Amino acid sequence: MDRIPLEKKVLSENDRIAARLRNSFREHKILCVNLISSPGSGKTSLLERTLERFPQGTRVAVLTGDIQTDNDARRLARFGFPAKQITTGGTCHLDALRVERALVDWPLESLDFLIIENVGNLVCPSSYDLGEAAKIVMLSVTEGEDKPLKYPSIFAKSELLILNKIDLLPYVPFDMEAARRNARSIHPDIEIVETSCTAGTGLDTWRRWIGERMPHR
Ligand SMILES: Nc1nc2c(ncn2[C@@H]2O[C@H](COP(=O)(O)OP(=O)(O)OP(=O)(O)O)[C@@H](O)[C@H]2O)c(=O)[nH]1
Ligand SMILES: [Mg+2]
Repeated sequence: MDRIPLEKKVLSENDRIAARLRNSFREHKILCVNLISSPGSGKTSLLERTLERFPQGTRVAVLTGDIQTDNDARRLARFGFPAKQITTGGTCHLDALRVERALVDWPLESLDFLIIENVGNLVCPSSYDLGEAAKIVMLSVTEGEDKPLKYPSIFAKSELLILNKIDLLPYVPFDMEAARRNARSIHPDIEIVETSCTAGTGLDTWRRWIGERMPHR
């Protein structure tokens, strides 16, 4: 009984900070996206493949959340763009305050595009607005086509579904049509891109999706 009001309070405080972040992104004409998936679906791999194609001088930065280690930030920093790890020390999602604090020493005037890789988790991150323009959910073919039905909130709130690891389709019993149908039964308008970060498949479509949303100066 006591847990419900406390959770509401935490979420409404988060919404207040997220609104402040959203205003700030809007003011600085920054596209911010929040990438969410289960652990190991391929979020960092997708970002590696994304950053490697951006010309130096692209005004992009990455925040990446994990419970422990700065492995992902180190992987992403190799491409020469600002990349910072947010280590939550046990919390299974990022929240707006953590994002706001991580941005304190980054001049927003110097950015067009901010990518947030959330903590690997298909449940908790869906409740926390980070001020992003869009949530993006990733599902890899090793996870099962029923996931949109079992974890509907994140599929309902995401604009784009990335179906990753399609290079493994010959080896795993994953029904792509059922996955698409399940996702659209939760969110009829969700856009869907099929990718393989190892083979490079579908990455042009993903890059086009970003390109269409990036502010043009
Ligand atoms: N076969 C295959 N493997 C992939 C693909 N994308 C990522 N992987 C592998 O999947 C594993 C996990 O990838 P990551 O990019 O670290 O996944 P993540 O979602 O960032 O993981 P967390 O940050 O721990 O939640 C790595 O071994 C990747 O090489 C893909 O398209 N195909
Ligand atoms: Mg990662």
